[in-house]
Amino acid sequence: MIPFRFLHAADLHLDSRFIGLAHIPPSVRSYLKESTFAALGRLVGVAVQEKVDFVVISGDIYDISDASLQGQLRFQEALQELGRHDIGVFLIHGNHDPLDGPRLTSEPPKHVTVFGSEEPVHAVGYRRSDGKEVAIVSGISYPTAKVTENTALTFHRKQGSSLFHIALLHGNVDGDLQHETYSPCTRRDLIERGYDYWALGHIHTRSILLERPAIVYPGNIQGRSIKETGPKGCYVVDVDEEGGTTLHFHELDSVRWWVKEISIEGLSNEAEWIEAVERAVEEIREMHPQAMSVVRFRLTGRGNVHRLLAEKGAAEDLLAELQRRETMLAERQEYNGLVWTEGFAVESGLAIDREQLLLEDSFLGEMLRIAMRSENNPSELDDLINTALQPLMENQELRKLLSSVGADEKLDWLRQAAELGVTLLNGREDSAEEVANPPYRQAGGQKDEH
Ligand SMILES: [Mn+2]
Repeated sequence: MIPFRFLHAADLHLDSRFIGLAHIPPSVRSYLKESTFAALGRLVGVAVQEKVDFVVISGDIYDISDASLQGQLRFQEALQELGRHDIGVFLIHGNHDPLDGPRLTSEPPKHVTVFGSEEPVHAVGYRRSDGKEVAIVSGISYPTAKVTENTALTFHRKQGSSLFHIALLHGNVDGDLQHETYSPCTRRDLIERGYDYWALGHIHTRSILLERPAIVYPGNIQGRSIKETGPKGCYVVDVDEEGGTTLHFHELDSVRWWVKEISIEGLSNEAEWIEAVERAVEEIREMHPQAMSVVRFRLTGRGNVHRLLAEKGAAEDLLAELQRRETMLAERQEYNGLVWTEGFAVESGLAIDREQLLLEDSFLGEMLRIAMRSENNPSELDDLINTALQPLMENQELRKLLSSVGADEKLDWLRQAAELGVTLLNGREDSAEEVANPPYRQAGGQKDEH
């Protein structure tokens, strides 16, 4: 085979709206909103600098099928820039930007191949230095938002061609149940098609499922929520004479998402806790000085500081202060090294002797015993939660919302309720007033936004 180099990216989600983040000042929001475009700009930069022969993009170029005009124009601009450097582009559309989406209807420029939704065709990839044919590239787009057939099975090698074969597919390989099962297929299906490189999209977590044939999810180019943590970018792939591949990951994101754990164990007062959080913020700033970070802190462990978090709303107070400081940076346009704390997940508890409490003949002891039993018995957990939710179920809207709550979330509720009970009742069972006004709260962003 003839050695060559290409760039593989997917899930650009251009002009993503970052709806998961609440209470963001305009100065921070505008930077977030620009981040998917900034990542696209860096992608073009990498393609030019690394002298790739062509670029493949595996679907979800736009965030919504009714893509914004700005998203479309800026993508066209990026394509033109690649064209100026003679870099060809092969792309497909995915479940977020299917072919039937109401977008500008214009013929793609000559150096851009947009694959349709019919059986994959065989396009040719060229080496820029000498114009030699080096690869057969095939792909299949989503005609509408929902494709549930196994479209991988429609790929077949070009007869009689010994060139390196690349397949562009937007779909779910080996049923990752965290994602909706669009275009489901198995690793075996892909291997059997005889292609050399499966350029996948759809799953936003970067992963190399197999080395030969290469089956690769590059992940999205810019994280969009607290569920998409860590570096985001694309792969530059070198194909050697034997058809082997070497992949180099290039970071493209300008906003990095983090979830960081801070244990409250051993912290004896509020000042020590604040110091621990501030230190964690500065650590992130040092680790990622060239761009903005968004972080959620998980407060874990057992200690007396928990009482401040649960009863005084200390996390909410500190959150407001941390955000105020970073807003000042944003207003001065100092986005590099800005660390936006999006919220605290209070998962900590009081320093208690749980074993001792479980044996106690008291209201608290009984409560913990019920909680423990329900934790280990799904039907008991359901009963307990259904009884507790009874009053809410009378409201039609709430009933609809609550019916979609999963087992993990129910377990979470139970644990949080048990901790709340311990915080409120431990050592002061007479205090009926406090129980009547539970001060529990979770500061900041929702725990589970989509
Ligand atoms: Mn996607």
